[in-house]
Formats: sequence, structure tokens, C-alpha cells
Amino acid sequence: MAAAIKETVSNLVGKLQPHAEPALPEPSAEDFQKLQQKYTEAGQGQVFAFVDELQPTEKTQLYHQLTNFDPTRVNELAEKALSPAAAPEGPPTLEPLPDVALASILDSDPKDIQQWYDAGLKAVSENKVAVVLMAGGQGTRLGSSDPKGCFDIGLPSHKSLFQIQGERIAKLQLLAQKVSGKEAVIPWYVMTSGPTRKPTEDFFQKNNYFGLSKDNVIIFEQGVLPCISNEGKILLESKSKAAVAPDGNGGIYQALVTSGVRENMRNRGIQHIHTYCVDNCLVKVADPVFIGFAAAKDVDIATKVVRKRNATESVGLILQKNGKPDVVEYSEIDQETAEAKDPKQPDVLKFRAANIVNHYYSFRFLESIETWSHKLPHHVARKKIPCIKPENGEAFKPEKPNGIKLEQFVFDVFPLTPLDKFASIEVRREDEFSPLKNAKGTGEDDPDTSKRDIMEQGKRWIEKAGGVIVTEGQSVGVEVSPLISYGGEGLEFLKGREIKAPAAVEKEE
Ligand code: UD2
Repeated sequence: MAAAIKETVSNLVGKLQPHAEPALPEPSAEDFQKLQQKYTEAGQGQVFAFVDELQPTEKTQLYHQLTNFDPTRVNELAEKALSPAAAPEGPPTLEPLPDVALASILDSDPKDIQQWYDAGLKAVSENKVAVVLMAGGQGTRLGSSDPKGCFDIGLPSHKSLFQIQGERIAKLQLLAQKVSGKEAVIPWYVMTSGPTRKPTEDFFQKNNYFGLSKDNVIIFEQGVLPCISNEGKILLESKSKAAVAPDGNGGIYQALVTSGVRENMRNRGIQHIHTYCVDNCLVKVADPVFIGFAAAKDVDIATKVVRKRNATESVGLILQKNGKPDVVEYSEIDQETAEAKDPKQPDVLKFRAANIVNHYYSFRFLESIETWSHKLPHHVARKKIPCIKPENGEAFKPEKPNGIKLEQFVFDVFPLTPLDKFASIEVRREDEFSPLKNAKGTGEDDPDTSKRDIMEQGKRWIEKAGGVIVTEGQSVGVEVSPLISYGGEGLEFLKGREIKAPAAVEKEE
């Protein structure tokens, strides 16, 4: 009797409590039992260890979360992750990319670059270009709890990374409009993860989408994967919730399909997609040169690289693995390969094409996602995962890694492309790559280096246009708003003018 009363009261209380999310439909006892049996048979029954203590709404939440995973698949991934089989064919052969797949802005004919730019801008003016921003990562190394795109790197304008990127899109739309005489739209698809979705949506709304039309800024969410103990068991975050983590930036492919973003692109007639990393303050969003370069080569995938700073820089390496284009991530490269020297130039690294998370896809390639996305490997990150102890439900905050997070990498799709449908192009680091990875004061890839690189770029642009920078004190250059110049163009009005640095050029006088 008491249990019945308790059930009735909790049901009533359950209905009275405000729901942040729309109430999930309560599963039937039979459906719940079926799910519990599926997990138990897969040896993952521990996720139901405390189900008898749960309120009906908690049981419903647990049910709906767990129906998203296949415990048998989780076991396969855990098995592969915890006891990886040695590659039957032995260690892979690694070689730098062949010249046929490696162009470089540094030594390209300026006429070619201008042709690529014109073709790319034309594609933008015909509304064929879209942008996907990967913003689901959590800025743990940066020490900020906000999504990285919200970060203020300390520019005179105090613009966030999201605002800088949004204004570059706005400016490029205007440049394209000048070409075609009609409105150009570059849809901006922003991929978030569980932890970054709401704060990102709030930030975009608060900033009125940085002047873009909200119809063309679509925020979507990537998937999650369960966190797994070192014994291969799904960990519980609480008695009614499995511990989960974003499925890596390689989760983008499934997310493009399940979120309806790919369909939205199809309906808009998109043909070219630029995908990039949120923390690179110099990123040329929807870069017309890059779009024109990839379109001219008619490739399915293209990627920008910069010269690796040194053997230990935390970047993936674009190379040829067993004859296919591929990337070896910094967390998985052996020291010998990282330090190997070019036989023809002994003081240059043999593997020096650094990945900068700056990729191009043809839309036709994204139409084939369902045929290969399930083949992408999962990478293992050994982490300290707060959870509850399965034996007694006590909270456990580990001092050392107590389990693994599985994530997919966006570039693992590269080997699925034949070399003649793949291209990479080397760009200047000082013009295109300054990642924000570390907390202030680290001295490398931190807010101060981001600010320095933007201000110095503005200084170079102004001096190239004939402006004169008058330095006061320890100037670090000039911030040129993206709304004034996308890539250094249109600054002729500064010819012969003196600009006291540090400063911000926000409007055309
Ligand atoms: C990334 C690259 C690395 C190198 C380095 C340079 C990958 C897998 N690795 O390493 O090769 O280029 O950057 O900056 O790309 N993200 C998501 N969802 C996730 C995880 C990450 O959207 O679940 C996004 C994240 O918001 C960022 C980008 O992917 O925009 C790269 O993530 P990161 O900065 O955590 O990657 P990092 O620095 O380990």
C-alpha cells in the first residue's frame, strides 16, 4: 500500500514540477523490461543497478537516454579501445603527401590565386557556399567554462571569436553582392554539443546573430557516447543517468544528417562547404581562395595546412598512410616520426604539413555520408570521469584517469577519398592560423598570442595599403574590423594616413 501511495504522490509531484525539457513519454513496463534485458545480456546491466530507487520521471529519463545507445556496439568499441588488436599488415607506411596533392599559396602564381578568389566569390554570390563551425569542444585547457567562441581575446573592440567570425561572413556576403548585384547568403551552421548548446544559443541571441539574419544561422547538436570504465563498463554519472561525452568533432557527419542540416543545405542548392575550428582567430571563414581552389580541382575534400612549428607542436600531420591521404593526430604520433627530418633538407621536418582543422567538402561528397560514417574509427582518451560507484551509488571524483571517452576525428574521413579527389594547400601561418588553446600567460596559443596575431595582421594590411602606423609604447599593431576588410582589401582610404597603434579601425571615415 505504502509503495502505491508513494508512487501516486511522486506521480503528482512529477506532474507539478516545471520541465525544462518537454516531458518525455513514460515507457511501458514491458518496454523498460526489454531494454533492461538487452543491457543485462550485453553485460551492461549495472546501469540499472539503482532503478528501484528512482522516481518515475528519473526512470523515464534513464530509459530515453539508454535507448540512444546499443550496448553490444558499446562493447565492441570498448573492446577495440581497451585491447586494440595489432594491425595484421604491421605498422602503416607513412610518407609526406605527394606533390600532386600538395599545393601552396606561398609559391602559387598570383594569377592562379586571383582566379581561385574570383571563382570562390562567384560561388558565394550564387549562394552555393555554406559554412559549418565545429563548436562542440569544451575549452578545458583554456580554463574557461563558456564555449570557446564566446571568449574575448582582449582586442580593443573586445569582440568574441564568434563575433569576429560572424562579421567575416557578413563582410564576405557584401563583397559577393558587389560582384553579382544581388543579395548573397552564406548559411552558418554551428555544431554544438550537450554542454555548449544552450550557452551558445543564448550568446548568439544576445548578440543578435552578429548582424546576420537568424534564418541563416542554424545551431545544431552533435551526438554523445557513453563514458566507459577501464573494465569496459558504462559508467553512471548519477543513479538515473549514464556518464556521456560529446562524440568528437568526427560526430559532425552523423549530426549533419540527423539534425537536418544536410537537407537544409540541399534545399538551398549548396555545393561547397567550409568547415573550421572555433578557436582560430585568424580563420578565413568561407575563404573564396580556398573554395575556388577546391572547385577548380573538382575535389571532394580539401584541407589547409601550415608548416609545423616544431616536432612537438600539438597538431595533426597531414600525410600519406598506406598510400591514402590521412592525418596522424598529435596525441597518437610516435616521437621518431614526429622528429624525422626531410632527407633532401636535413634541417626541415619530414612530416611538416600541420592540420589546422580547416576543411572543404563538396556537397556531393556529403550526400554519401550514410555509406561510410559508421566506418570511422573511435579514438580513446583516458580521462578522470566523475561518476557513482556501481556497488553502492556513492559519488566518486577520481584523482587519476578511471575510464575512457571515445571520440571520432573529423579528418578520419580523408582515407575514404581517392588521392585524385583530395587536395591540400599550404597557407601562411601568420595570415591564417593562431589557435586559442591555452590559458592566459602560457605564452603560446593563448589569448595574448591570438590578440597579437590579429593586431599585427591589421598593421600589415594598413601598411600594404599605404597607411602609416605610428607606434606608441609597446604597440602590438592595429585591429581592423572584419566589417571594414575581410582579408586586407578595401583599405585604400587609409593611404598616406597616420594611424596611432595600438588602435581599432572600426569604420571607413
Ligand atoms: C585539433 C586537431 C589537431 C590540430 C589542432 C590545431 C582534430 C581531431 N584535431 O586538435 O589535429 O589541428 O586542433 O588547433 O581536429 N570539437 C567539436 N566537438 C567535439 C570536439 C571538438 O565540435 O566533440 C571542435 C572544437 O570545438 C574545435 C575543433 O573541433 O572547434 C577542434 O577541437 P579541439 O580544439 O579540442 O582539438 P585539438 O586542439 O585537440
